[in-house]
Amino acid sequence: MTSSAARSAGRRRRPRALPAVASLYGLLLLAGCAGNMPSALNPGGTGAARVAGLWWLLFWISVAVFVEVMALLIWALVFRRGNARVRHGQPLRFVTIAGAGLPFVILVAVYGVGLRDLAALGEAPGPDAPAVEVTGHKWWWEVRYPGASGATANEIHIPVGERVRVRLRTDDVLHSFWVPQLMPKTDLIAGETRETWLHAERAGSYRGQCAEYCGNQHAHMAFLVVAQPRADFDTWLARLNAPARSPETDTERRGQQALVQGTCAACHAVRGTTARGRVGPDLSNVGSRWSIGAGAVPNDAGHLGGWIANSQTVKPGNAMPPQPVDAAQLPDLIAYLRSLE
Ligand code: HEC
Ligand SMILES: [Cu+2]
Repeated sequence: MTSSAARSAGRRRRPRALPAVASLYGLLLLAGCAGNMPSALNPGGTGAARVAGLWWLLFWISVAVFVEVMALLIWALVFRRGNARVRHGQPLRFVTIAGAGLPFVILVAVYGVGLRDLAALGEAPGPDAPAVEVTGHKWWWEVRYPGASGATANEIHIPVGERVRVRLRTDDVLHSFWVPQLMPKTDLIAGETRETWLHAERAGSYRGQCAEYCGNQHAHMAFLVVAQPRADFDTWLARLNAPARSPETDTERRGQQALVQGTCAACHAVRGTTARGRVGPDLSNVGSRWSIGAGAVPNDAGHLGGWIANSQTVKPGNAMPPQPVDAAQLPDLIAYLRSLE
């Protein structure tokens, strides 16, 4: 192919590629607007709102700079093409102001806004604020409330409209606590207790995720923050102090026995029974959990059975070894655990 043929072929391709690329970008932008996206640009509370504000500020500054540079480029290409005359003095002043002075002013201003937001994000809620203690494990989140004897996992309930203090610890490696719609990341560092806070403006569920690679099931270390009206939150918290629901049917009773007398009790707790293990998640309310295995699979009877039979096929590498469960016991265990709301 001659070079001119190649050029014309390229010219012919361009009009077809352009709309495709443009619509791809359009789709990406639209994806960001989709209703329940756990995006930092879709804030649900004051913490994430600050981050989103800063993001949009930087975005619009970038747009303005881009447009200005492109306009200058076009102006130079179209109007000054072949203009060999160079006037001294004037261009130098323009380059100093537009090329050095303006960026300096913009960067210092953005730095100032960033510092202001950083200070606001670091401001802890008052001593009377509700608190929650979250511990990162490979690969799930243990959730406790001061004053409540029980625990839950991978689900943090908070009262809507209130700032909630979150104390963060890790049981093993580095993890990072991130609820994009509520608060930027806080790293969990071994041997240290870190603090952050959560605030949700409207009731609802906000997805959180471990944001620091912590091993092969890092992606399945998700959690939900459930923001609910104060009264509902109090009811929910009271449940963490009450014994788990008692079995009502024969199969549930057999399931409870299998759990309490089996290997499960060594690692799991069910309030009001002799199962007091603390290696794995507290199972007292496992029936009402949004997922099994921190986002690994949905919480339904089929997935629960698969998990108990051999969780290593569901979430390879997780800290629950295959259990010696009788095929006959499996339906009982499923029935009992599903009843624990
Ligand atoms: C050696 C400790 C150990 C034993 C024994 C054990 N588990 Fe687990 N289990 C865990 C750990 C750790 C997890 C969390 C795994 C993860 O999500 O990464 C877990 C998770 C679970 C979950 C999912 C909980 C949730 O909220 O995601 C269920 C259900 C469960 N185990 C049931 C059982 C049953 C039933 C038995 C007994 C047949 C049992 N486990 C025995 C350690 C154990
Ligand atoms: Cu991680």
